[in-house]
Amino acid sequence: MKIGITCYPTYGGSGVVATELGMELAARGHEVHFISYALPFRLAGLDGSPEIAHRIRYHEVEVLDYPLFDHPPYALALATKMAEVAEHYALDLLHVHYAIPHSVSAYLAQAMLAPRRLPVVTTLHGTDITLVGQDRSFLPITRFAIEQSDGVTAVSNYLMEVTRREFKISRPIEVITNFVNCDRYQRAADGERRRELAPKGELLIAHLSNFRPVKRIPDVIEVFARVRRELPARLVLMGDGPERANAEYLVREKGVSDDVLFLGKVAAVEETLGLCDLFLLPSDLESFGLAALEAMACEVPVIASDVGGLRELIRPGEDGCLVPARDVAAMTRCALELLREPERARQMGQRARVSARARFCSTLVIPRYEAFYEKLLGGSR
Ligand code: GMT
Repeated sequence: MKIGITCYPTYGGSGVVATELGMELAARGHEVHFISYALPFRLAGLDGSPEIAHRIRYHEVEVLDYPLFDHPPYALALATKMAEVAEHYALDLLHVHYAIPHSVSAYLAQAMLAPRRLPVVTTLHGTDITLVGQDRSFLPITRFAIEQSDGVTAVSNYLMEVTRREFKISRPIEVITNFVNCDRYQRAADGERRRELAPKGELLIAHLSNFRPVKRIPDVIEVFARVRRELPARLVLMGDGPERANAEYLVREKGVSDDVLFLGKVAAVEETLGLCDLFLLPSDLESFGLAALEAMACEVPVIASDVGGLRELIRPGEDGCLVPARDVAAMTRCALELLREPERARQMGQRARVSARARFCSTLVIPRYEAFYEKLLGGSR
């Protein structure tokens, strides 16, 4: 198939899922065209895989910057580029990740190309529904674009149900969960890199996100500071975003800055995740929690908030802890219990990988996307 993919190229779960999906599809022989305003950051790592890279193309959307525009019309430029690429490369379908504004642009591109048929798939990721979509100014158009898409998927049952309830949508929404490449995401052998991160043999606690307020970075730091009083440990922070400056201030204020590593926007997160002892995800909301899945695949037990789709991913007591959001005391208790019992934590991590492998490996999930596409195309190719 020839598949167009649009996503946010920035550091965030939906962009990661879209990029990994594109790379997996290309590895399975499909031709993939990314259409966005910048190169999705995980595509940068493709240099080392020329056999996949030659089936992937990137088309940049340029937005005219004219003094009249306070807000350059990206959605329109994107629609034009989508139609252009679809026509020129004879795309079979367009798959957009994150509803706003991508599904609206796709709808316009589809209308521009008529009577040629260009099926559109929209994948809902989370904040496009739970936060952004509920702004009254966005809700009607998001709802419209979801209704108009030829196929709609959501990354968890939780998100599917919220979308139906809050947006009063009755059309089918297929749940196709986030996935992880179980070959790439594995436990890493302790060695030079672990010694760099933990030179005195400290325990390693990790967090990975786009540092937005919903991720509760201050709770990550507070839990770490409390653990640090009891045990030699270091905190590895991967990612960047609006809460970064505040996080740097907080670690100084709490006197733990020597033991907190801000790694910034890491592309190959598995190389670091696979060395860590514990992963923290204390978000106020997660529709799925891709970062938690990536940690689980690396045999890292996860402590997360008992919210949204995280309940579909983590089995408390088996492969991690689920605690009420913002309950820093409960998170610290769980962290200390696990870090003081390394054998128990190790077994939990191993069970986490078994669960990730059984339910969320790309080898299981990508064929579901392919089947979804095939069903939509329904012999029209
Ligand atoms: O987590 C973020 O803030 C980024 C956001 C995105 O769309 O880029 O992530 C959402 O999509 C991810 C991939 O499907 C999910 O794993 C995250 O749980 C979801 N984030 C939230 O619901 C807050």
